Amino acid sequence: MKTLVRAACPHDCPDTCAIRVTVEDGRAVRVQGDPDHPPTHGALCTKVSRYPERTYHAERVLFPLRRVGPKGSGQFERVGWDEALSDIAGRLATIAARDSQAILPYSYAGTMGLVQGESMAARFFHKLGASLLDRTICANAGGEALAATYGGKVGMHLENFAHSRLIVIWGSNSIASNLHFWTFAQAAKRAGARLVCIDPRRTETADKCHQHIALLPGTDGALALGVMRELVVNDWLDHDYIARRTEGWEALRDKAMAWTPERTAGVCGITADEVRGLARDWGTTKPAAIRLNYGMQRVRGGGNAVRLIAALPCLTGAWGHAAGGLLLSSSGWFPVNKAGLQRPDLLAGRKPRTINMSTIGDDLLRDGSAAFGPKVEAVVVYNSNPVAVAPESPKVVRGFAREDLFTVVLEHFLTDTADHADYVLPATTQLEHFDVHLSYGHTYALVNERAIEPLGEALSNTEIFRRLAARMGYTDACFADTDEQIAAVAFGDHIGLEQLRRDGWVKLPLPDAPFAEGRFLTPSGKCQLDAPGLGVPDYVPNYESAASAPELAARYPLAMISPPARHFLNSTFVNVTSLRSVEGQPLVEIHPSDAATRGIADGAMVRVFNDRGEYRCAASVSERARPGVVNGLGIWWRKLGPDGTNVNELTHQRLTDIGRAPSFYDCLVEVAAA
Ligand SMILES: Nc1nc2c(c(=O)[nH]1)N[C@H]1C(S)=C(S)[C@@H](COP(=O)(O)OP(=O)(O)OC[C@H]3O[C@@H](n4cnc5c(=O)[nH]c(N)nc54)[C@H](O)[C@@H]3O)O[C@H]1N2
Ligand SMILES: Nc1nc2c(c(=O)[nH]1)N[C@H]1C(S)=C(S)[C@@H](COP(=O)(O)OP(=O)(O)OC[C@H]3O[C@@H](n4cnc5c(=O)[nH]c(N)nc54)[C@H](O)[C@@H]3O)O[C@H]1N2
Ligand SMILES: [Mo]
Repeated sequence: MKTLVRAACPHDCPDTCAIRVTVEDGRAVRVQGDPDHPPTHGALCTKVSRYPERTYHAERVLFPLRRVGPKGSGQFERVGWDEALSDIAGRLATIAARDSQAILPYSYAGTMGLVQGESMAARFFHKLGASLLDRTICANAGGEALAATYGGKVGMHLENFAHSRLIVIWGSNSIASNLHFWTFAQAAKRAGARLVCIDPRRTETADKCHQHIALLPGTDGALALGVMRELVVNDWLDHDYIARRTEGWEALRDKAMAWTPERTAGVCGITADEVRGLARDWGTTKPAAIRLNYGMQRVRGGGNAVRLIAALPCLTGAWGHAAGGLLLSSSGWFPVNKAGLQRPDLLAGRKPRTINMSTIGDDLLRDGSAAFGPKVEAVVVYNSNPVAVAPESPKVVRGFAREDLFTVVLEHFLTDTADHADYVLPATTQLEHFDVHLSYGHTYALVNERAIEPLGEALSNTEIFRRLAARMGYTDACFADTDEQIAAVAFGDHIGLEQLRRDGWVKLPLPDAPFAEGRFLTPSGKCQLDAPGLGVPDYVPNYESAASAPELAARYPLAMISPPARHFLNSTFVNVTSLRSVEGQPLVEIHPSDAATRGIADGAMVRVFNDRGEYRCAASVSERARPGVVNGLGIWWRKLGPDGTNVNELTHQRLTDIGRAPSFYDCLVEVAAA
């Protein structure tokens, strides 16, 4: 028997595609992009087209596993669910009896589903009184900066980019990480629009734009200030929009006037003409739009840079047109009932401490203290692979290797993190469970129907936490909610679950040009160029750069960024053989001039190192890297790298100016032949 099931891509990507799954005799044989869903328009990326290969992968974890070898060795024995859950509940209860804050949930967006993400899991940890997790690892600098400026994580409609005359793709490799945006950008390009890409790396996206501005990492704020000054000097400002729809421009203008094209160019490592040209394009083209993405905010000044760039469409009145403005995230448009999903009321007055997921390396190694609270004694990981993805992995690995740490990992595979677990619990994939989704790159809510029965003894995240709650003796009614009941809470009455299940997706009812008349989501309805509590944004130099840390730069003269490889999604899909073989091997791109001075040949094994660690990989001598910057494409599984490490061996745990986020791309290294 053959059926077609409506699904949604669960991955942490702005595109959130609508999928049709072909199921034959209970087996998912094919996934296709839904041709009727406008953002997806029938196309899936190479990665997700391989979803069945990932789901039926021979290495799927299909039974509960208990550790038998040393931590990190990945040696396990199969146990029954009953035994695993009783033991886990017992261990957690014992720790909680001393101090429940010694237990830490660790999760991110392995699935972006509102049900399989933070619903039953959050309820469980709230009831338990576990430490809270500050989920900062990806988008917090830009997200909080955008909210400070526009009042929320909101922006243009994806589809309207097709009608822009100028698109600035700023800190984003759209073809690799936001493919369905690229389709709309291409439509605009065919209709005569100009495309400009601002990125230290010459990406496949940069190749296809009319202009590529290869600035130094972390200098975007300076570039935005330089553009602002040109807008003022040439009077390319929309004075009426500024006066009626923004607040704080005078103070910001005073800051910007110090940024001549020459000074800007010096800081950014580009030419003064590039600064002038960008300002002219931005100031004189209508409608003009910016696709900002999270790549440019993974540096110390990432938050300030986003605030500065978010000001640009206000200064020129670009928001007046539906095809003008800016999109960083659209997630704030969705009416999500977070409290209903996560039930913080179950804390019942307790106020557990919060641990930042981006400093998990340091925090797992900390002893208990008055300031920190109790030592972390147990971690429950789901929807994340911190040993591979968190910054400064030498410390993260040491933390997860602690023999006195009790670790439970809910996973599909034996990832680097699962290898460190005391228990690995088999989780279902998107084909095996029910969910509903928002998107951070478009404005449609989607449903994901279950396509197949769970493989082996896999259970959904919700079901695992439901059962754990029962073992802990939690009798609150919310722990009996089915996935459908949770899904019905997710959007409340705003988007009915019935309609969502009938149609597969629902487009949010939003104005086409949301800020044409102001109506920002701020208290005043105006764009806050000067934001309460933050003041006027300014350029904040990197922690690690030649200008800000000359002594460090003398030893480690190359700036390293580590953006995603096209065929992986963070560390997901690295173990899918067909995709890994396209990526080949872990590599670092280095400019021919930097390679020549170091005697490095294309394809040679190199050591990439700094005071934090050393990572071996192959050198790709290529003009994809600009002089002075190397690109360590991520995020490989450590155990699949030549020396059992990955690029996060070198990154640090210092946080961004706004949003307490990691500064992965603010990192000095040296490269030498191995
Ligand atoms: N194929 C694929 N798609 C993905 C992901 C993936 O791993 N693989 N990850 C998903 C996730 S979790 C996210 S958050 C999004 C991220 O979405 P994007 O933010 O669009 O992600 P990237 O492709 O990493 O884009 C980052 C780009 O920024 C550039 N960059 C680095 N530093 C700077 C800087 O200082 N200034 C500027 N202007 N540019 C800089 C990098 O070279 C890179 O090309 O993508 C999602 N989509
Ligand atoms: N150096 C460097 N480091 C980075 C980045 C970078 O650009 N450079 N990017 C950062 C960014 S943007 C992000 S978002 C983070 C991402 O970090 P993570 O959120 O940890 O993302 P993944 O590495 O994809 O790991 C997700 C895991 O969740 C599992 N999973 C998927 N679905 C389910 C499910 O339904 N149930 C359970 N239990 N598990 C599931 C997958 O198998 C996978 O192992 O990494 C960050 N780390
Ligand atoms: Mo991310």
